[in-house]
Amino acid sequence: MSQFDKYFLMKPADVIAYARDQLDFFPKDANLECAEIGDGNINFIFRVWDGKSGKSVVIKQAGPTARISEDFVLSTDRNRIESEILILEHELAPGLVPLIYKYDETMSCCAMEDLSDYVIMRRALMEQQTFPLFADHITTFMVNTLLLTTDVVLEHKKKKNMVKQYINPELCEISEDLVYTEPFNDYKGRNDVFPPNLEWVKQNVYGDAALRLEAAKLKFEFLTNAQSLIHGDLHTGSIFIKPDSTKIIDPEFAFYGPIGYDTGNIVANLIFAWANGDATIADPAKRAAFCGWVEETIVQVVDMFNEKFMAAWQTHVTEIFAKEPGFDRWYLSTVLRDTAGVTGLELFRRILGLAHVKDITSIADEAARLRAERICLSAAAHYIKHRDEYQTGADFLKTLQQYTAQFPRS
Ligand code: SR1
Ligand code: MG
Repeated sequence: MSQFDKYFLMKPADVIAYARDQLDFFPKDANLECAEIGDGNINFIFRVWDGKSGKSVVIKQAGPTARISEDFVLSTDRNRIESEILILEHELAPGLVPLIYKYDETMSCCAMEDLSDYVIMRRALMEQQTFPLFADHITTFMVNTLLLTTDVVLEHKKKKNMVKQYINPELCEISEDLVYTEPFNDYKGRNDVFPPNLEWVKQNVYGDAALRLEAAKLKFEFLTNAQSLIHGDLHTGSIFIKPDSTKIIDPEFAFYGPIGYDTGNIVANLIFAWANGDATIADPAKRAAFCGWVEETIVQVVDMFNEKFMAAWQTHVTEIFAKEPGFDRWYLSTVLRDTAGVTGLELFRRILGLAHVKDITSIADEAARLRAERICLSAAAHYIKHRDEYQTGADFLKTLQQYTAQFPRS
């Protein structure tokens, strides 16, 4: 009998005992210490280290509700999904995810590689650090994990089994509500709008019937388009980074959904980094350098994704009808359309909805924050309403630049 034969929510002392008893990782004479390191919305994350050997591990446990609010009752099966997906992503995109050492169904926890020598990308970007290899790394990750899990590549019965294996109703419901519905109508009263922006939002967002219609169409895409095994929450808080390496974490929202959900999240969260730099860097030369790098990265992400997607298509396609001349370009154009739609949705939901991003909330100057929010929200509406018009990185950047010019700096 072990105390870990029955599920309970662990505290740091329990995690030390767990690491000692349940992991074949630390030496017998290890001097273990533990700290809770996570500040995410959903789970409990601990780092355990041995001062003697220098070895360390991360243990992530799923609770019965989200850490951010007990309103969200969630199956702890999400920890299985996360562990299995990280193992699969390691096969598809080696070196771009942390290693999983163990998944424990009883305790709904997993042990994984400690990435303490990396930083969370959102925080690094808010300190104006730049990462010249990021576009290359993230596009390899997205093309490999997304295209290679579609019906274009996988035998269709195998793909359908994977749809079953990664069905994720509760986490999907969070996105259906928080991303696809509430930002446009606040029907659950959970939106969190920056008070000086409330009247503008009522008029320009809640009051825009054409926008709500397009968001409704996108919601039904998300509900029904089992295109690919997506990460499902691919924002800059789900990325550990250092200059020469990028690691994607936290795929607990993974399920079979539209490819554009992942690609659009990356573009939108780069736009948040840009908005933070644009609003907070006082020195014009430093601002131009950082924001210029983010702009270039947005363009590179879209263009490198396009190039790598077409190249991988040539190598990996198995479905006979996907080999019809022109089908590849048509398929990619639908992904880019969805990317633009989701870019807009993520911009809306992180400014108006329940779960904000620090890039925006940390802008201390009220006028600067208002301007940053309005640039993002106006561009967001354009990405959604004109989503058919986006094919290249330059197309995405043009919209951001167009709305930046509409809101002059005061
Ligand atoms: C209730 S969870 C709120 C948000 O945090 C996660 O990281 C997802 O982005 C989710 O939408
Ligand atoms: Mg997360």
